[in-house]
Amino acid sequence: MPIICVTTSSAEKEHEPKQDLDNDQSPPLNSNPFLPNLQSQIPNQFIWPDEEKPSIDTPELNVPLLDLSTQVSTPDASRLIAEACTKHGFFLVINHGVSEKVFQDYCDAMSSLSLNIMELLGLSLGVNREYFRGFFEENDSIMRLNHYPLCAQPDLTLGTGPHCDPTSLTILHQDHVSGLQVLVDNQWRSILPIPNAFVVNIGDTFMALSNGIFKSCLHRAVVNRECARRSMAFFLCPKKDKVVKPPSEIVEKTGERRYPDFTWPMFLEFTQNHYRSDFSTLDSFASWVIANKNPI
Ligand SMILES: O=C(O)CCC(=O)C(=O)O
Repeated sequence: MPIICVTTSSAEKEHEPKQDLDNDQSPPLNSNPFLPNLQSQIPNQFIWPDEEKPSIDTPELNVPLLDLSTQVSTPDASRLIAEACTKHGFFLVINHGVSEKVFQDYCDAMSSLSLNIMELLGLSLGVNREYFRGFFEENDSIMRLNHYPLCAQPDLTLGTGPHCDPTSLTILHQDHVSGLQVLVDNQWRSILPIPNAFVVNIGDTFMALSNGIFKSCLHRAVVNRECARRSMAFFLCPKKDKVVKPPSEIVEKTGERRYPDFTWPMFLEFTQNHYRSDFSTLDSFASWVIANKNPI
């Protein structure tokens, strides 16, 4: 399983306002040695437009917590997953069997955990539990480490701008500092860190595999004045030759196909070269594939 590892600090991500480094007239770094390396004013190019600035009191989003040691194939687990994924695509898992510290072990453990979660998602969609496990058994996945430094003006900027993950499934480890927010019913809601729990969310490619039943939602990371924050994201992606299309059971249930057949490299190329990821990336991609006469 080849894994691309990308590390970013919050100043380097693709979801951010465009930077004009040549015209940067931002104040110098704070020179007080007793204070962390904190600028009193953030540089202009990090300030988001008013309509996208973070709000101060973001209510918590209640997401189901699944215990993988006891709940893997219970009807209760299927119901909780179906409810969460039909609404916003986010849930938490504990007792997930991932304890390795070494990076490659961690990636292998993540890949294996993601296949277990695929079984759950399959069952929640009324599909044979092996179906999605088989589809992702071999995968081309991506690992990203995020570092969000302290910020003197967290109300003006974002650590990671709003985006939907174009990948299939994301498993996020966040440290004890909160920052992750999800847009649900047009309101930003926080997912607070719970020790030993991973945050799992559906990406656009799995939304397409579920024929739109399971949702890939807009999310972002905010920063704060008190504590730097780190998170580690594992993005499960199909192997490059796999054709992304929903299984027939799902199509029979949902009526017609919502998205054309595609492969992960086609979608990746679209998000990297043609389109800034947002809430309608998958729909725009589908139109692009159709306009290009299904180049698969
Ligand atoms: O750090 C977080 O909480 C979110 C990270 C994220 O959305 C990403 O890496 O794409």
